[in-house]
Amino acid sequence: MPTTVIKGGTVVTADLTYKADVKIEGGRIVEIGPDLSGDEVLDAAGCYVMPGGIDPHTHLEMPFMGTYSSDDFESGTRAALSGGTTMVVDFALPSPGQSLLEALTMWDNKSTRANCDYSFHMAVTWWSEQVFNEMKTVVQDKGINTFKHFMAYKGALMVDDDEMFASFQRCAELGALPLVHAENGDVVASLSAKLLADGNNGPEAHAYSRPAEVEGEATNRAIMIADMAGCPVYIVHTSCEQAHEAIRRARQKGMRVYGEPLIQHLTLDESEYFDKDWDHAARRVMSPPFRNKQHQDSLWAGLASGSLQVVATDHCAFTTKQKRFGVGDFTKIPNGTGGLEDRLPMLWTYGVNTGRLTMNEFVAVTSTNIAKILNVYPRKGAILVGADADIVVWDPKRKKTIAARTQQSAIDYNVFEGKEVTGLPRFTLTRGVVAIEESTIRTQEGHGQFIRREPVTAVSKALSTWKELTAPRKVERSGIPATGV
Ligand code: DUC
Ligand code: ZN
Ligand code: ZN
Ligand code: ZN
Repeated sequence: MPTTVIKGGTVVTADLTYKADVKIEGGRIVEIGPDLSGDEVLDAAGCYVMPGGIDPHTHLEMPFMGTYSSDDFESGTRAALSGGTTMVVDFALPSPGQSLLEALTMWDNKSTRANCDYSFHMAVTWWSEQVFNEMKTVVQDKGINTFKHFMAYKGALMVDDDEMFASFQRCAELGALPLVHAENGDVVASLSAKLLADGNNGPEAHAYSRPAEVEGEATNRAIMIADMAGCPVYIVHTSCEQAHEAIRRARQKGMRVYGEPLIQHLTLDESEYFDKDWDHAARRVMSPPFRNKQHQDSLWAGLASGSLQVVATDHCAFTTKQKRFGVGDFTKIPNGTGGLEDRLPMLWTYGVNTGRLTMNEFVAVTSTNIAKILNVYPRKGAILVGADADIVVWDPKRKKTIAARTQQSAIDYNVFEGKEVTGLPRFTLTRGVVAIEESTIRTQEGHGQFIRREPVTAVSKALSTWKELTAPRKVERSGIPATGV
């Protein structure tokens, strides 16, 4: 089989930095060491050789708020590779009442166009005996070990606490990890109605309808419910100190609780919604909304200290035309922003180049940590012999100004428009195949494969004393007062 050697670079992993060549054969890393030779040589002089990024939070071609998100598995994974991300995990989303397996077939069909490897999380948007039964098939036959729960989007995707508790207990039995969109949907609905009634219908009202408290409350509630169910829990798009605090506290107690800030929340703030034109603000409407600088500092500190583990995007791209569905009513603006292509360059520029993160921490939060959490490590997220050759050869000196005009994403704007980034891929390889060489795109539609993720058993147990009550002790008593007396 032909071999490829990445030559003259510095390997950077989550825990090591060292000079070495990396040899690839049959899509896998076969040798790491000095002076290697191969049929094809990729010049990595002056570059860092890192595990490709894994984005565990994307919504490609997702039916949502009366439309479909505009990047599909082709444009979305092309954008990913262009920015050094080599695997995405998308959400299969059954509509309430729909079979999980039927939704999965829909996602299987869409994903055949992927340019890089991918996996799915399964969303639990309703509860029934059918869902309970199908969860087992999803884990054991379909190779999916994560279930997403929405505590917001009342009347649409939201599940109530009893449903979430039942699903978390099922996750515990199956060795699956529950994921949570943590916002108090009842409070959001109430605040939204009041804002609209008072005539606040612009995109800035979206931010007022989802204050940090609704996220902090829901995060804390999800963690407590996970503790009672005896399972770990992963909080998606952690955007504020209140949510981070709940995660920190739980981890300090010994619970396996994970938090995932987005690159958007780390680098863009709430000023994007104010004193800007309608389109500018609406293009940045997502849930949770952008926050202030204090919240941003909290998220950066969490990444540095390890209380937050993963940087994702929640890539859910809508065109300006789609955003305009919400003119006159902010609750109809499709929620979502893009970021797949920009996550790594933005995090490098605002994290590594500023000294907030080390290069090794950068690899941890963009790739290795999530590979471990999702149980695909070391096949993904590693530069090790035997690992898939999903690699980014990172040129720390390459610069660009982010612009919609040059992006791979299918939409007509970019929320990071005008930001200057220093640090970009020289090459991105997906299972050994060069998909990106600087600004030349050589992606292959359909090259991406579904990556199975096996269950993780006994990863957590309840810490709360409440757990003892799940097997209630029968109490024999005398002297019970007669009723109605
Ligand atoms: N938030 C968004 O902004 N878009 C997709 C779903 C979500 O939770
Ligand atoms: Zn309810
Ligand atoms: Zn969400
Ligand atoms: Zn999402």
